[in-house]
Parts: sequence; structure tokens; C-alpha cells
Amino acid sequence: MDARFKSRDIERRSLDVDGLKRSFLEWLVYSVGKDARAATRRDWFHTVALAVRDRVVDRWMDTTRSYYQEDAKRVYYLSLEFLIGRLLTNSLSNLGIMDECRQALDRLGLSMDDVVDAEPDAALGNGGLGRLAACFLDSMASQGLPGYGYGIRYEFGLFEQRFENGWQVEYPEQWLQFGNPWEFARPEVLYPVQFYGRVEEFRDSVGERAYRWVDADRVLAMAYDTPVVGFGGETINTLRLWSARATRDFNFGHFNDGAYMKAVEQKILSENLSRVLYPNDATETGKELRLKQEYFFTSASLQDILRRYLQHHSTFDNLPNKAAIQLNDTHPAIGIAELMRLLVDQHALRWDDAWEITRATFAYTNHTLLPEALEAWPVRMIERVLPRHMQIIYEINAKFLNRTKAKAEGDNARLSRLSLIDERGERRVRMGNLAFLGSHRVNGVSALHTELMKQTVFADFHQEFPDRINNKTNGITPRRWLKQANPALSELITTRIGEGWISDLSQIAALREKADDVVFREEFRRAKRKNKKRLAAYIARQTGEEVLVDSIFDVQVKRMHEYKRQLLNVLHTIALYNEMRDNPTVSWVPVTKVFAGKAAPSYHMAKLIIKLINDVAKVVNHDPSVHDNLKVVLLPNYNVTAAEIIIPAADLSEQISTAGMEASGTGNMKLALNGALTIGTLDGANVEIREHVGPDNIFIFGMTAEEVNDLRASGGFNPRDVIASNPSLKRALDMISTGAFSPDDRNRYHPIVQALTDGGDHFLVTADFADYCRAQDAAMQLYRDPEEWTRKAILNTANMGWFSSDRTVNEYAQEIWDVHPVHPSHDGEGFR
Ligand code: GLG
Repeated sequence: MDARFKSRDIERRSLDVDGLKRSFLEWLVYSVGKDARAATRRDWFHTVALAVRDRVVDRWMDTTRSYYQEDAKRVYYLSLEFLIGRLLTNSLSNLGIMDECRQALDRLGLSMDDVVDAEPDAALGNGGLGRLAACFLDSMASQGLPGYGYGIRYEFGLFEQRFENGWQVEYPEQWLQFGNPWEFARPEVLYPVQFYGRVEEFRDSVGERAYRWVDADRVLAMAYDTPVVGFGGETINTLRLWSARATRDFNFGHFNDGAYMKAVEQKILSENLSRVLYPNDATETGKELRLKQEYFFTSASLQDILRRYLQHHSTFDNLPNKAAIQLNDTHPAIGIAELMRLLVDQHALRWDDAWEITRATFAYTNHTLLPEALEAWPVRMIERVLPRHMQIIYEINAKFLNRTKAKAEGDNARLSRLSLIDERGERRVRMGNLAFLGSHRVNGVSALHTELMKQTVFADFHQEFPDRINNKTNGITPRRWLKQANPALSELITTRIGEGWISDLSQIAALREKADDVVFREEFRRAKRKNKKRLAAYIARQTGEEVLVDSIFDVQVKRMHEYKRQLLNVLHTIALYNEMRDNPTVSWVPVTKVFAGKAAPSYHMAKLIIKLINDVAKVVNHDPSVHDNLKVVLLPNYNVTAAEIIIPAADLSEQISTAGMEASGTGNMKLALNGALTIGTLDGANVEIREHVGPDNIFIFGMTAEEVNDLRASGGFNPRDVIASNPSLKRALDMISTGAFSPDDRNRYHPIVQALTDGGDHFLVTADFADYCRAQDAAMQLYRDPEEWTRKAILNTANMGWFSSDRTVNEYAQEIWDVHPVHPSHDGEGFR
């Protein structure tokens, strides 16, 4: 072998500074093809990423091999979204070679931060649902669980948000433009996926009625694998994302006809399937392309899962003992009909056996109760796009309703609610009902949400299958959201309690006793201040606004949605602004209101709220009469990377949704873990956060879910009465409605004012306003006492251990999946 190759081989594994430096230089030249003098930051990013990737490949193969050798039960997490963000810091940190890498780059005269900043943010998701999937991947790998992620390799991730004249404008996010050094293309892992066509009935070899799907269009799904590095580098799992490819035989006919361009057009059209992520969060779009995306990745994943299973088994009886398939929301729920089709039509299983296997294999997580987010595909569309699946769904439904009819005792309303088909108006397939029926376990994502599921969307199913619904409160990975995002705090924690918390966050409880230690409080404050300075610099770069580092950083970062009530926060901002102007001699606690979040491009109200925040910011930030005591900033293009800068710097965490509407929230957990105090309603996981951090260390306000429900049911709520009785609310609303913030277009905010008044204020912004202001005042008063504030902040961090996604994933593993850790055997030198 060539000596150069041999040296590369050794270099690949070395983890010390010299070895890293040598392999960076080698990779820059031989893999990126650049000279050190000509290399750009992006070239260096690619170089470092490729060198790091090399260091995980052996262990990745060891991991996969040991799963195979042990024929371990695997869990397959099917998700239309994986919001993974950047991977360089994550990989280095989980491999334990962060410092070595920094030093190696230093010796090359490069700054690690610059290299890290050259990585695009992989935004293959919208919000909480997609980020949860990414946290779960980290937790599964970090605990040695044999877990695979399956999704779509979107060419365009979530759009890039810019503000033009204060309005949101969307730009394409071309994260793959310069290549993706983390992924391995697998051109040999290809599965056909069909659409359209028709179903043919025939008699099989034993004379039984059977079906085949014919005359369909075909697309190929091609795999791209990204290694998922677990903490400590022991387990490296796989995220497999599918990309659409035209079939190779697509164009022969056309070529002969000379219709070359037409053939190419066809190819491009079929490859559009994996082109773009739908930019809606918690709302449904109902477009055919979306249905095709859902089926595309689900079918490819199931074919892949069955192929892997059949390497060890010749019948399907054991499938539920070897594969657990988790449906991340209903997006992959068509998989239930698809597995039935594969088992019955392709592998000739009897229907009842296939159904039993299917149900024992699938489990389903529900992420929202919002009616506009519950997927319901028109029967006519499924009939056309997936004709065989429509038949299978009818069959599942008929068998289920027949069994249920006897018990229902003529209660037809109940039967029609249980049906997989919604017969009101245009007939539709209820994907939630299909997912429920085809799964052995169904879970909600916080205690409150799971209870509400039982009482609302799945009340009838819950009665029918009382053991099926269970709760799995969400969690977040402490590796990304504390260790990597907040080095200042995480180093402080480690010096005091050791580093056990990184892989067992319950150990962070040891910080509780430090809350009374003045020296520790001082150090905790110093870490927060460092993060606030970093955020202040980021704010200045992004918006040109200078903010006071010692002001309260009052942070609301999440998708823009009416139920999340950014409007409530804006109204408080205006009320505070008025108070400060009215009382210029009072010594105010300075406040910086930080907002960030994207609105779905077609969600006009949410986009109008963005414009309002920017308009309010323009007025407030330039009013000398508030003496810089109030600043409002809306940071553009919120994504995982921005979150990593914003969250560690927050003092106050806004979790103010209308009670009953936020299924869980996970940003609430990240902020509290980083020592922000929550101001929030008793909604989603806020309820459990209060239990863990203690009611004295959180600002709870507003109506409960039950009160919201009762008030709405009574029909007696009149926002006009509330507004009339609250002068500061009335004044804030009058200012919005008379154009105080929009002198160039005084009617601009008419739709907002309308929604809050004559529109009936569906999200109860006005109803919760007074109590919200009370809670805000309490927070401001507390902030005047830094020792007390810090004590509570420390207690937040110390009491958030339960919200690790390691805990969540373990609950899934034990109570739903029945999968167990596998310890891969590695020869050679280990990671720390
Ligand atoms: C949801 C919910 C969030 C939840 C997240 C993850 O809106 O409350 O925390 O999923 O379960 N549709 C979502 O993004």
C-alpha cells in the first residue's frame, strides 16, 4: 500500500492535537482540494467536518454490526421533520475532542468560532416537533439504544426569514448548496415508491381473492445516512433521510421519440418530491404534494425496515419483537395501511395476522389538539394517489366498526365519531383515528395534554381502548442545550458537581444546596452576564440596536402563532412603555423584550403580529423619554443556531399560551435549565415545570385549561367589557388601533384589534391581560434583588433534571418500545 494511504489510515483515528492538525492539512488538500493559503472559512469547515467524520466511521460500523449480530430490537423513529441544526460542535463535544480541535485550529492560525460559523443550520423542521425528534436521536445514541431516524432529505429546509420594512419576507434556505460533509450518499439503497394507477383483483395460487396495484407511476427513494454521535462516542446511530430520484427507465420511450426535453421535465417533476419542507407549524395544508411526501418517506422506510428484518427471519411473526415503529404525529400514519399492504399483498399474509403484527409494531405520538392541525385527507385524493391504501383503510374501518357496533347499542353518533372516515361534508380520512387504531400505544407529550387527549380528540377511542393512551412528557438533550450552548454555566456546574450531569441530568439536583452559597451565586450571575453580553453583541449585529446588558432579558422565542400569544406580550410592552413615559422620575428596572420566531408564509395574522412587533420596536427604541429603560427587539431568522445564543442569555422565559393549547413546549425546558425564570400559564409542560422547580420559583398567571374551557362553553365572554374596565389595556389597544405605531398606515392593525374585540378574542388575550401584568410586575420587583433572583434561577437549573430527553426516551424504551441498550464492542483506542 502507498505510504501516504497508510499515514492517512493512522491519522484518521488520532484524537490528539498534533494528529488532528496533520489530518486537517491533509484533508484540506486531498478531500477539499484547496491550498491552505487559498482556503475559505467554508473550506475549513468542510475539512474539519470530514476529519471528524472519519473519526466516527469505525465506531459507527461497530455499532451497526453489533445491532446486527445481536439481532437487537430496533426502534424506528419516523418523522417528517428533524430540526438538527449544526453538527460540528455537537460531534466534537460528544466525542470529547472540543479542546483538541480548538488547539489544532489555533496552531493553524484559525479561529474555531469562525469555522463553526461556516456551517449551515440544518433546518429540516418547523419547530418543537422536529426539534424533539433531533433531541431523541441524541438521547437514543447517548444511551446505547438501537434507534434509527427516518425522514426526508429536503433540499430546501425551513425558509430563511428576513424583515423588509418590518414585514416578514421568506427566502429559500439552500443548506445543501455547498455540499453536506456529514452525510453518506447510498446510491445502492434504493426503493421504488408508487403513486396513482389502479387496483386489480385476482385469484392467488390457493384460489383466494387478492389485489395488486398496477399502472402506477414510480419514483425511487435513495438513502443518505448521517451518523448520530452519542455522548462519549460509544454508540453511533443512523439518521437515514430519503431523496427522490426518477426511475432510470423513465425516459427511454421519449428518447426514441426525440422528446428529450419532455423526458427531462418528467424527471425533474418526480424529483420535486423531496425538494422542500412545508413551512407550517401545527397547521395542516392538505396539499397533494404533502400527502405524496408523507407516503414517499414512509413507504421507503418500511421497505428498508422489512429488508433488515428479513436478513434474520423468514416469517413475520417476530416483527413486533424486533422492530418498534414510532409515528411522530400523524404525518407517517399512512404507514399503517402501507405495512398492511406489504404484508398482505406482497408477502401473502392473512389479513388478521397482518393486522395483529401491524398494531403490535406501531405506536403513535400526538403533538397537538388544535383542530386545524389534525390531518384529514379527502377520500377522493387518497383514492387517486394511493388507490390500494384507500381500500385497505375501508377494510380496517369496516372490521373495526362491525366489532364496535354491538357495544355501541345503536349510538350512531358515537360510531360516526369513531369512524376512520369523516362523513360530514367532503368525505375525509381521519389520520389521527387511523394512527390510534393501528397502534398499540398512543401518547401525549405532557401530563395535561395527555389528559385533554382523553377528554377531547380521542375521548371515544379512549373509552374503547382504555389502556392505549399514555403520557410521555417531552424532554431536551442536556448535551446541546446546556453543555454546548452554555459553556460558561456548564463549566461552572462541572467544577462544582463533576460532569456526571451530562449523561445523567438528575445529578444536577446537587446544585440545589448551592443556591444559598453567595460565592456560587456570584459565579452563576457572572456566567449569565457573559451570555447576555454575547447576546447583546448578536442583537447589535442583527438589528443595530444597543441593549443594556443589565436589563432583564425577557425572552419569547418560538413560532409566531396566535395561541402562543406574542400579542399578550406586545400589549404588556406597550402598557409598560406608557407607564414609563407617565412616570419618568421613577427608577425603573430596565427591560429588554426579545422576540424571535417565524410565521407560516400563508398565516396572515401571524405575519401582521411580526410587523406590529417591529413597529412597536421602532417607536419605543427611539423614544428618549424612556431613557433606554425599555428596548424591543425582534431577531430575524430564528433557528437552532440562534436559539443556542439566545436561550443561555435569558432572564425571563415567556410561556404564555392560552391554557389547553400548547401540547407541551420544549423551549420552556431549555430556558429554565439555563437559569431563566418562567412567566407562564398552567399549560402543557409548564404545569410539570412548576411542580419540579417549585411554585415560588416561577411566575404563574392566567386562566387554567378548565376555566378556559368553561368560559368558552358559557359563550358569555365579552372582551369589550374587560377592555372597558382596564384603562391600561384600553389605552394600549387604542394606540394600536389609531395608528400610534403605524402613522404611515393607521388602519394597518385593524384586523388585530378586530380579533381582540368584536372577533370575540378566541385566545383570551384580554381575559389574561391583568393577571399577566401582575406577574410581570412581580418579576420586575424580584429583579431588583439580584441575590434572590439568582437563588431562584439556580433552583430552576437544579430542578430541571427530570426534563432531560434521556428520561423521556427511557420511558418510551421501557413502556412502549421494549428496546434495550446494546454495547458495541470496539477494538482499538476508545474515546473518553
Ligand atoms: C408540537 C407542540 C409543542 C410540543 C412539540 C413537541 O405544538 O407544544 O412541545 O410538538 O411535542 N406541533 C408541535 O410542534
